Amino acid sequence: MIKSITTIRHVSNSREFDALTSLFSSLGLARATEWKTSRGQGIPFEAGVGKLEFVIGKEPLAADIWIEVTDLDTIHDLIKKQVTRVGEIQETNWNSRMLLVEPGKGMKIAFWQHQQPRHDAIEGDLNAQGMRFAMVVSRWNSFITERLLQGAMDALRRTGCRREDITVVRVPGSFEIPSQSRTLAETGKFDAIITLGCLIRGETTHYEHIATEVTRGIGQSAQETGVPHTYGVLTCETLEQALDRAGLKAGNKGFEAAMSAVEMVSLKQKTARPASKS
Ligand code: DLZ
Repeated sequence: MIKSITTIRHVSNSREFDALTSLFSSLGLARATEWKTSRGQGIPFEAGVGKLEFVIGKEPLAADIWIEVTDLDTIHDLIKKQVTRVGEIQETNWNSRMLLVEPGKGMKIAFWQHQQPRHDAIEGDLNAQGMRFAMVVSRWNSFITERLLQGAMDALRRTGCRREDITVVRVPGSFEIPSQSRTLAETGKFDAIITLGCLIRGETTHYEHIATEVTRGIGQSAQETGVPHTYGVLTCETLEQALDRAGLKAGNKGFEAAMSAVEMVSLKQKTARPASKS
């Protein structure tokens, strides 16, 4: 019967609102459908697991929003760049470490991590320090793809990637993305390839063919070169839909593709077979 639980917080001004929403985007939380009326605006963020907890007794509660994370040290590094009121990581008396952040007036958020995480899954971290990325961007529909590029650049910079470790390559249209991605992947100079393009059915007679080829080609390049490729190619019915997915209403798919690239590089580092000593 119950579908979801939402915690809503009023933010006192638009500067704080923008700072908060960009902070939570940069931490990799998925943006859900936002709303805007003459009376206000709301941007929801979704996490994989939601909990509603009631507490009794004298245990003091340091914050009213609690976010469990897998890598508290990386979260600390990312948040320090964006928020001034950030404490140090503290030990709790419940076998965890916690970071208290005050990103807005009267708003206390606790990020926390179990000291002994359950070893039920290996996951990539969102720390791009030292990683090198190539972004292959289609010039066709550049009005959209430049926004995807901005989103992707934003994600890489926020996760700690240096500008000099990011190479941007432009191709005529989405059809050319796979072959160029493969050329770059084969150089061995990049940890991941981020592909950015935009196919709009309305103006493309052979839309289905191009979309299928592009998707297959990117996947094939990833599998055959072993270099992670992430998919930031929009396949849309209309220009309006493309605009929504390039930052207007439905997040920025370029940002998401870049975050996925960081995560996949980190995951590969954790799971790949170590290079053999010869
Ligand atoms: C030709 C074409 C058309 C009609 N539509 C698009 C599109 O919506 N998005 C896109 O990225 N590219 C399009 N292209 C260009 C092809 O991807 C390709 O660049 C050209 O056919 C040259 O090979």
